Amino acid sequence: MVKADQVKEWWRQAKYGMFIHWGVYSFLGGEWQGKRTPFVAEWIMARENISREDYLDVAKEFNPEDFDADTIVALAKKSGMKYIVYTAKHHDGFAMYHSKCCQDNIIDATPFERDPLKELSSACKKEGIKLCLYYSHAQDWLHPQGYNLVTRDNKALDFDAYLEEKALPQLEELLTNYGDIGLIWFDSPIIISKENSQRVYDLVKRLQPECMINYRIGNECGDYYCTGDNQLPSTPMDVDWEMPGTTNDSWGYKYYDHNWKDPSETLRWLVRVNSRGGNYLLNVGPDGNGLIPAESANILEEVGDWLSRNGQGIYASKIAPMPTYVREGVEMTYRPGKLYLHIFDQCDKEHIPLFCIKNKVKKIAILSTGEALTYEDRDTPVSQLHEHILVINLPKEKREKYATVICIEIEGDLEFTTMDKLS
Ligand code: H79
Repeated sequence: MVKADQVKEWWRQAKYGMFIHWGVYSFLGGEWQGKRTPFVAEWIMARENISREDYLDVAKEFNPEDFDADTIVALAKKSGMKYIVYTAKHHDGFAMYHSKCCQDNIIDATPFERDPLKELSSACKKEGIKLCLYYSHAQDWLHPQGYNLVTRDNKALDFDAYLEEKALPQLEELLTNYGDIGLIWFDSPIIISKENSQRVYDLVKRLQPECMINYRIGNECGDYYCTGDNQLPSTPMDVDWEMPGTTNDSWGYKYYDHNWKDPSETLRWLVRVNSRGGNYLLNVGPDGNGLIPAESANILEEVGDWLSRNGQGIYASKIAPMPTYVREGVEMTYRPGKLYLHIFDQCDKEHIPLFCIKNKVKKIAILSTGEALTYEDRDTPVSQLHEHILVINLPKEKREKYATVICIEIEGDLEFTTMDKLS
């Protein structure tokens, strides 16, 4: 069981965060010795069996001078994202901050002379964005005793040695030198024991009791749940959960991956995650110079523009606790006194029916403009199945780009016909 009492209100309200995958692998861009790797780009060291020496040689060329924390944090803010999760160390084992306990880090092993995490930390503080960290606590391909899902016999390793020499001391650095950390996003626990998951958990809480811990710490030791990468649950889940997602098909930068989700699809992922009760952690993969690809920046900005008008239906929203039928392309979110219908292009109807709701309706309007919509409120039974139907009129010309949000203001606490009455 996760520890829901550890989950913070800021995170429950945030609903949308920025994931940043960035490392030495970004410099390779998904290609090693002229060969394009078939796996996601951040797995290139394991997949292409790059030796420690060769990988550290690549690091010697990694000099991301265009990295600008202010620009990245400004993009997150403008895009309506409330927290940033930065890869302090991915499975490759290379620290993307100045680690004093292991030389394999961006200050000591590259020509770059700045600590990007220091810069991100102050930029986040300035802009009011929560800084959070990704830390791969079980896999480590540069440390001889870290797990490697592709090339090592994990059972034969002295995992405790890795934990004590590297992971625990690095976590201590991360939680001591960079101010308040909103959460630590562990990943890929593989065969880590419950005892070791707990050791990691306890260290984090001892150093920063307010710091949350995600599910992938392993052995049910975390504070909140996580779905698989890009995996949407089929039904709402009334627990704290998050879905990490990509803007194309890789987390780390791949120069030849142009399979971008467009803004409409990205927004649909966000709303579907939110309407099922989750937070969407959407990834960007800066390149070897430290720049976020323009394509993904554009996607984020378009979604952010929509959110600036429609955020009320997203932030702090909850699962609509009402059984109803919706058409393809319609999602629902809820906050006390208000139901939000998110109408995407997949639904091209001009009359949107809403079944089951029993409350008196105060007003139905388009959220972004406040413009009232007409509706029929049929409170006499029209069939044995439906005691009460609202039919909302949404003329084509009133539709908004990407998705139109209809806000239904109701009187009193939400009341609805139960499912058993429907069947
Ligand atoms: O950081 C991103 C991924 O690198 C990481 N999680 C997100 C957030 C991740 N770690 N493990 N996994 C995802 C699952 C691994 C699946 C595997 Fe494979 C199947 C490893 C080897 C085969 C996927 C496909 C990764 C490489 C090929």
